[in-house]
Amino acid sequence: TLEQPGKYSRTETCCRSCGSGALEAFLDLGSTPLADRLLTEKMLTEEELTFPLVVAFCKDCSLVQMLETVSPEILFADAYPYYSSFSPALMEHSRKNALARIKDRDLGSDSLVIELASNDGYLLRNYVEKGIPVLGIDPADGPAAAARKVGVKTICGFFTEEMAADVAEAEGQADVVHGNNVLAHVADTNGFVAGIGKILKPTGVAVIEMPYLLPLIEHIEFDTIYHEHLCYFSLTALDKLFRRHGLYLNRVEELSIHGGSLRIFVERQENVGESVSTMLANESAIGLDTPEFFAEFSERVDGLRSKLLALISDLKAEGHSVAAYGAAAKGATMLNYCGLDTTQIDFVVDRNAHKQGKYMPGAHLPILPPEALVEKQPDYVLMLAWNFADEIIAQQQDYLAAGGRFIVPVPEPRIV
Ligand code: JHZ
Repeated sequence: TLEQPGKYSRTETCCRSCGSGALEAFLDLGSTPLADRLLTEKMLTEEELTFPLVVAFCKDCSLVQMLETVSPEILFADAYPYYSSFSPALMEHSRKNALARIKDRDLGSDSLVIELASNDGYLLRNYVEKGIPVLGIDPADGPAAAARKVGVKTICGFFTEEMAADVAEAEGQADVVHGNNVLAHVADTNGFVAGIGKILKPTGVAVIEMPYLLPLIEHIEFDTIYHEHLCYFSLTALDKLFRRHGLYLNRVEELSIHGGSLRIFVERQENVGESVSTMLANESAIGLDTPEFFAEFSERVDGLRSKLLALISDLKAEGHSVAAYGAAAKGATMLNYCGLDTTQIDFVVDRNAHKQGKYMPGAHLPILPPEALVEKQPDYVLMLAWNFADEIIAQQQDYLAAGGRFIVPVPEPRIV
């Protein structure tokens, strides 16, 4: 068998943040292939590597985390297919973020903005347009090359504490450090945060986004759990993590992106604002920092799966055809945990040209361009990229007008 967890991954026994051994597992989604490891036609006949998807709560610092750590080289460096610039909503979200920072911090041609996991330059290009010096750092060579093409200076490599020291020396410290949807992906959580401290000017700010644990649990967004996501953050857990490195969460915003995210503003001086103290108090009031909060989550995830499978099997029994939208990483978790494959779902469509022509891991659905929806007119389309449902539905008016319908699986399977 190709399943050699010892070789490509390790199982953690201590908390990724505080090092405590008080980890309590509360969700087991089984062993699945890697969510972004799309298959070529040739790979379809080869056995796929699978790794356990088990999530635990740390009773000491309350960080929710994946127990298995898959080697980052396998996860991110080789043919990583995620390109941020395929979502207009994300582009707009990022542009507004950059413009707000330029104003807040009065940035100009003598400032420096660094982004960790700068992907294809989707965010930094907004600073470049305004003549503000930038540096992107990203380990995936395809997206990094795309970033350079749009004028974003990019180092292709993993950001570590060591790299932070080199960057600070060679480029100077930054006025603004961005890190969107990256902290949860990093195996050395403490090293990464310490590195942020090193590249930040004493008066600088790190503006960091990550999916928020509370909507994940409340809206059963279990499909955002996959091996790339090692941590699922509450503000409480983040606060403890950053304080350990002399960094302070002074402000927080809640964002709707990716099913509900946090944007934290981290500085080297402590100046905790009301947004942070209010959210910390709320998390404590609802018990997000206790294991009891997660006790029934596994059952609720099971319940969602049963409802979705019943809905799809009823539709199939009535003779309807079903396709899917979004070759997203979260789509892989949804399909594989539910055991959905080409026997129920004919194909999946996605705008990302790097994904088209390939196949979803595990489920093996072929990935086609979105035009296939109108060409083939499946009766129902399972919305795997439900976080962009509004945007996608707005683009698919022709499919809908011809009688097509979407199934949105989260927080409860329903036909829209
Ligand atoms: P999307 C990604 O997860 C990757 P994924 C990553 N692991 C992460 O942390 C989270 O984001 C936050 C397509 N699409 O972005 C593009 C269309 O086809 O929700 C994507 O393949 N048409 C770094 O992969 C997919 O859907 C459209 O109009 O779960 C969406 O995937 C739009 C808007 C998207 O994330």
